Amino acid sequence: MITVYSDAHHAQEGRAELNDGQLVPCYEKPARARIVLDRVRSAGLGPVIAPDPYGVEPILEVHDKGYVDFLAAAWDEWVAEHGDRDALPLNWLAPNMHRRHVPASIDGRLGYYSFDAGTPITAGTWTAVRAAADCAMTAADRVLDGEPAAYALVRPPGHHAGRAFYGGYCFLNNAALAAQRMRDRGCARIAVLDVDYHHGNGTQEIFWRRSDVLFVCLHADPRQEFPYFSGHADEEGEGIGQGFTLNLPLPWGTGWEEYAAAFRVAAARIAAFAPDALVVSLGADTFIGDPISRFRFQSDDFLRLGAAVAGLSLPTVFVQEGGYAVEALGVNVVNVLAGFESAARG
Ligand code: 6XA
Ligand code: ZN
Repeated sequence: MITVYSDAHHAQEGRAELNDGQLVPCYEKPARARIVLDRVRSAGLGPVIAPDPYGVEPILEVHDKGYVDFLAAAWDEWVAEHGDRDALPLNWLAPNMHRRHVPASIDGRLGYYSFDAGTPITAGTWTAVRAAADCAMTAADRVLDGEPAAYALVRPPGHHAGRAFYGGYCFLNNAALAAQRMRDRGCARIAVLDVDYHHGNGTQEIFWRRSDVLFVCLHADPRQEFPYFSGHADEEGEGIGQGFTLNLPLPWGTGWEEYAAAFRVAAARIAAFAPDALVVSLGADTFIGDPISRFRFQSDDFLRLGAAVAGLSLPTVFVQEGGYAVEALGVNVVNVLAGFESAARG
């Protein structure tokens, strides 16, 4: 399987995030991608290629222009105001506060466009997120050009990023960009399957009112887990998108057996949709050793997950999302990809 990768992810290196009442070193850090890349190479998964440059146009099909302009300029505006330290928001709108005016101040706009205090904007954020978007779209193109599958090894991740919001370490929605790219190249229907531990609230929001992109998500129950306000079983899409979002929330402590039962429900929905291709939001934070998550996957279970995805028999674009047990991350992620390949070969 081809891996699409750019070193530009190093540009995103936040210093601190707010977690459990403390400022702690960012879990989402460059070592994550480095260890996965090492494992891709040592396992002989296949060629590692650089992304093609797509420019900002395709990003604007998925994200709001005002939001994209904000992301591009946020660091310089922040530094002019506060100096060279991570940009973090301080306050947000409550539901009945007005959204009519986009704040002029950078601090106001950080709050306006974000939903958490764990996602620092740094000097290199815009560089890194553009490269990640390019990797995701390149992987999509390679699959449409005939590769059975491709893997976008990216960070920062994307599935929490909505049309006009960032949070959960995510700024641009790489999986949504891959899905939209395949629509633009003529695929009628795309399924996005999100197997990260956390609910992909950004992907859900982007495709909420659409019937051409099915969003299916297995994740920790938002009654217990971040992002808390999205991912309940009764969220099914709206308008013509009604029925094209499927959430399968699972309790803390979920291991492979229980997960596999939910996966069968997800697979049946995807098969009924009969998509032209599949995008997998691939998080490995379902691992038992993950420092911020509470599922119980063992490393071998990721092989089983890969085989289960191969059972869908679809051209598949894997896009990296979360996973913070850095030492095990390479093995766990590549297990999914290798499990997929060996099952696909039969
Ligand atoms: C809140 C937890 C952020 C979760 C990021 C993630 N500090 N999403 O892995 O998939
Ligand atoms: Zn996650």
